[in-house]
Amino acid sequence: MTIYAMSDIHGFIGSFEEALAHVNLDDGASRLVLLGDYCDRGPSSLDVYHRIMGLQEEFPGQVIALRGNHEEMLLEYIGMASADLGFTQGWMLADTGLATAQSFLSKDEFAEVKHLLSRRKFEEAYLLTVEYMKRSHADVIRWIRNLPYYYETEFGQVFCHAGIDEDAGDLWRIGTPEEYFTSMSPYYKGKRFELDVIAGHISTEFVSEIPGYHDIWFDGASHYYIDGQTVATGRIPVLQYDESTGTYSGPGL
Ligand SMILES: [Mn+2]
Repeated sequence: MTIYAMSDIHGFIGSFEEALAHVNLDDGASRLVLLGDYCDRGPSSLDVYHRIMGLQEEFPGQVIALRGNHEEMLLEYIGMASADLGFTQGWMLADTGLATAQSFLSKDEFAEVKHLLSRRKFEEAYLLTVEYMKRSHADVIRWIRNLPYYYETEFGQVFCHAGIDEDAGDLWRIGTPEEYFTSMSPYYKGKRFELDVIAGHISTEFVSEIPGYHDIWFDGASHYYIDGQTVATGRIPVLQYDESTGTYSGPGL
């Protein structure tokens, strides 16, 4: 039995498909853990969400999807009933080039939004985008809203988007604030913890401090960082944990 993990797909459906070619769930027991940030930056956020939802139907119980800070942001801007100028500009900054909005909207709907933006009607553009997203993709939004913050295995591992509060010891499950799970910086890098912590969010180039490094990075203690920065490389590294040997493998390990 193998546990596969990948993170930070960020709307790149082609890179996701290439990574999935390394994943085999046919034994009915192996698992795929996805660590969040499925949207923003790349052009195909909606396709990525649909692909993951499809995998969960195809392999019931074997595909675990966690939430990242970009899911939190998406839910936040979808949940707003009204918005001021600062908020809508923040929304446009988070969704670079409005790639995610574009992936969720039809061609005509997006043209309408762009027209409003060109006339600097930011709030109207935002509200219309949210209305279209809710109208056509309520199933996806509901699915995102139910994504868990972490996934713990019987093998002494916790998977999450960014990290957990390790100072809380075995109380980390209740002691970790939600925004730590999705957004914390790699504060515990190099420190030992009772569990292996597998996270994305921070590129391995940044966390390893090795210029140009985009593989999986193990800190020599308890942490596996797996965000290979898809936006820069077009590649999503796949971490594999082999239950029979208790070992991890993947690019860079
Ligand atoms: Mn992130």
